[in-house]
Amino acid sequence: MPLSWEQFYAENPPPSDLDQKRHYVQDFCQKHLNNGSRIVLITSGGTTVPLEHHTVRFVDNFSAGTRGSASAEYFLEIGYAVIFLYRLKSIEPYLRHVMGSRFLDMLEIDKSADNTSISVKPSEVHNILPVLTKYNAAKESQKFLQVGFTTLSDYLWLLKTICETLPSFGARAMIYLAAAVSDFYVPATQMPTHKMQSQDGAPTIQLDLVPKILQPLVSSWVPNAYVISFKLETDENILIKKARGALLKYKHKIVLANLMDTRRSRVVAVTPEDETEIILTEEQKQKGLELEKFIVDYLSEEHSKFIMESTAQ
Ligand code: PAZ
Repeated sequence: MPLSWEQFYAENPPPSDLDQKRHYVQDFCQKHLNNGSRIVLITSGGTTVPLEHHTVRFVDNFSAGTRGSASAEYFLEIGYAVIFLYRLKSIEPYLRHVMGSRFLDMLEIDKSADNTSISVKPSEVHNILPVLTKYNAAKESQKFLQVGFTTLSDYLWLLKTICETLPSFGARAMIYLAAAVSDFYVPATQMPTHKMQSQDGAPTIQLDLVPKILQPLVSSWVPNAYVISFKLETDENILIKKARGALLKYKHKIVLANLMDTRRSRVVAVTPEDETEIILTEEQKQKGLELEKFIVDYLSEEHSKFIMESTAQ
């Protein structure tokens, strides 16, 4: 039997900086509450499940945070205030375009200034300029807040804390759950304190089920928000059935169903009424377009309808 969500929070302590992060989020929300702005909480990247309290080893998953970080840029572009709850060291908005050693390849040292000056290579300006322009616009608008997590338990604490600051936005709040959250974990009470020793033999690791957090999120924490979850599968035959099952159980608005292998080019938006395929063609990809742009366009339109319906009631 999995723990109830209340028991999970009672047994797994919050991150030590939870209060500080709560204050950042409250200040951010306060700023955007009265200016009529829509707000989206985006979750991004994978959670880790520690195997020891002083963690040397942990269970992780594949998610790089591409979906979440690209989506954040597109939501900012159309005026949403964005809270980006992301796995530390996963892909971040804007930075994702200049990551890794490629960044150093974009720079050159100005030898005529006696090696005291660095600039962007003229041949790279057209790559960096649009990114920097959008990044500066997001910064100036003060509409972008990043909140980092690493472990499953930190993620769940932060998710709850952020959701609890959003109800005053009513229907203007969207929750966009793109993170790949572990379904299994080692309860804090069953974890060794220190690094497991090989001299003690092969460990037997018992993973428990993580309670389904979508249930309190939809029904109690943000009951008036526009909640979208993702469903990832590797077997096409069960994808839509599982997405429908989630909608039926949690009664949120949309499940975006995707398969691991085709997740960059296809998602199916499953609602109680129908299914809409959102596709990125090879041609669009060659032009530098991304699937997330189409996902965000689709969702913002649906969100507009939802806000209108909610205010008409
Ligand atoms: O982070 P990424 O871009 O590599 O992958 C995105 C994704 C597959 C994690 C996301 O689209 C998704 O399906 N998230 C929910 C996963 C799940 O718990 O079913």
